[in-house]
Amino acid sequence: MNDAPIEKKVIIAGHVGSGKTTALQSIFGENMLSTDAKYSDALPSEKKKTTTVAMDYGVITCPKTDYRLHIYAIPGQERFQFMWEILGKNTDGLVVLVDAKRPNPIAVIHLYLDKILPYLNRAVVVVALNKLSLDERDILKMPPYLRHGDLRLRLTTTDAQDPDEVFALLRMLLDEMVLAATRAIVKSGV
Ligand SMILES: Nc1nc2c(ncn2[C@@H]2O[C@H](COP(=O)(O)OP(=O)(O)OP(=O)(O)O)[C@@H](O)[C@H]2O)c(=O)[nH]1
Ligand SMILES: [Mg+2]
Repeated sequence: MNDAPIEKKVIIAGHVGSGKTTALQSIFGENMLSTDAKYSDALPSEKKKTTTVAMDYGVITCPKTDYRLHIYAIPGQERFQFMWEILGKNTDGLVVLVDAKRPNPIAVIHLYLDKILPYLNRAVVVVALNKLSLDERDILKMPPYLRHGDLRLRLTTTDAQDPDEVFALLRMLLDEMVLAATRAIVKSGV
């Protein structure tokens, strides 16, 4: 293993309340930068009283690898779209968190991807359905990949409230990033 880690930029995206800030809180606790503010509009739910207005940020070194991930969660609210543009630049990996309890979550995913992908044109993507119980996840017959236009995106489930699940999700993203890099090397014939 090299001494200097390989730095990668990761964005966590998704609608308001999909669990982006929750995911970062699960793995970083107090050791994260957060810009949550009280809602100025009607609350989306009794439980959720705050919303991200700029970004959440934390950094993690992946054990037994050369990688260090700089993780940014962007705001779900479209009025803060300018932050998507600022933070989306030079992103290596994208996790899209989806509230699986929304009606027709697969349609929700496609609509959201159409909105967000133009800001992250070369990122490797993992889409993760959040907020399902273990029983619901057991019976869910989900393919490992999702077709979105010409793209084939890794699809999985997660629990943003469980640090181990969030670590596993990031590990899946990292594996997909390594796979994509390997594919690019093989294609270029180097
Ligand atoms: N039941 C359940 N609730 C969850 C889960 N993950 C997050 N939540 C709840 O859903 C809400 C998500 O809130 P946030 O994490 O602030 O959502 P966000 O995606 O950061 O939203 P914005 O910053 O407003 O875009 C909170 O009330 C969490 O407690 C989950 O896996 N299961
Ligand atoms: Mg948030």
